[in-house]
Amino acid sequence: MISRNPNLIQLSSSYLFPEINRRKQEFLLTHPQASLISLGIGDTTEPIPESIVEGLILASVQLGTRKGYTGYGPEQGMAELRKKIASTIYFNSVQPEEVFVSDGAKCDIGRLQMLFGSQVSIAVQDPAYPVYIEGSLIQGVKKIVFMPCRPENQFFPDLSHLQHTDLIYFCSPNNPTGAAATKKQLEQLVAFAKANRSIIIYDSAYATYIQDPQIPKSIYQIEGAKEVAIEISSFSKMAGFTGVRLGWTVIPEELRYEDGSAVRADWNRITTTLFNGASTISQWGGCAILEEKGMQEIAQLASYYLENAQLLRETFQRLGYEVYGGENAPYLWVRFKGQKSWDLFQHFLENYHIVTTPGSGFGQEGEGFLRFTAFGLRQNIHTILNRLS
Ligand code: PL4
Repeated sequence: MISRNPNLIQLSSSYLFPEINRRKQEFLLTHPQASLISLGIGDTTEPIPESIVEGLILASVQLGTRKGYTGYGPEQGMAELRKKIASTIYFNSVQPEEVFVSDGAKCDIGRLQMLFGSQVSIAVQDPAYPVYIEGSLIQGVKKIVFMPCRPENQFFPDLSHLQHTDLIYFCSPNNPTGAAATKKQLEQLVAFAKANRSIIIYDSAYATYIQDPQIPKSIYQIEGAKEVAIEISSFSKMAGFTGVRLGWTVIPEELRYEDGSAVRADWNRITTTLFNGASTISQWGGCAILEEKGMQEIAQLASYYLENAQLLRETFQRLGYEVYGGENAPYLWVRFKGQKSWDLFQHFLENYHIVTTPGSGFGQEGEGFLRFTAFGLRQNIHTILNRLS
């Protein structure tokens, strides 16, 4: 008999989000009449805007014609889309060849770890999206350093006490805290990575939610970042593409290993070997997002969800809770001092019929917090406000 992959033994028996679903189903078994509203898993609820749907339809129709049919596309993504991402998202500060289109940020977070192997050490924000740590554990990574991000340090790690690691995972706007790092903070992070010869894996999946013009939407807005950072991003929360699946990763040509060779070349090798490209239909949808009309539509989407966040924020504040986030991110991070996150989760489920995400699911520093997503129908948000008040 084959023995179990020892790396998998490091994982807890269930991933956070299926566990939330399990508890929700368990509750519904005993309370079938309960009208549950979910502010748990961060999943979009508004329909995909019109011009973007048109892009998806057109791509599908083309596939049904002799002239328009295409089979496999380039593994790195369609040239049109790579070009549009480079110009519309990065204002040509990155080259199309440095952009690799993916089937979503989560998938690339997993695949990227193949670049560095199991011997690397990593630093992660605590709390953090669980995939950074669990994906690393699956890969066999042994050394993980936690960077506490609390209200007391404005959710930015104390770099002066941070030990050296090969990789630094950093997410801004942050899931789950909703904190968006300032330019000054990101300059410190880039300087730290340079001084320590570390690589930053920067997750900007929620960048479209940044409203404050002073806050960078990309790590490449920081001088010198191309020498030390990979950026992972996504169309999921930008355009309601959580089910369509489309994202991208930027690996700048300047990013080098210790021996001077290009990380980009290895990523190209891994991508062409293990990935067959994102669906062409979703890629044409991505092109439609990055048109002028599409960009206007997605800005409206972000405003809608941020108005939800504002309504929830005001209610929690009125009720006397400490609330963070929700201004440049679709998440609210609410502190319930002295209480356990999973107890709070049960409390909200049983008493208010609201599904949340327990802060401790994102790390030790999340204990005593609940995360509320701002994704949801406005009428459901109003129902929640009534239930809470
Ligand atoms: C539930 C910081 C959500 N089953 O859709 P993707 O793959 O392009 O993006 C995933 C992603 C990447 N980076 C960050 C994220 O927060 C997410 C999505 N996170 C959440 O509620 O925390 C959805 C989670 C999904 C999952 O596990 O990813």
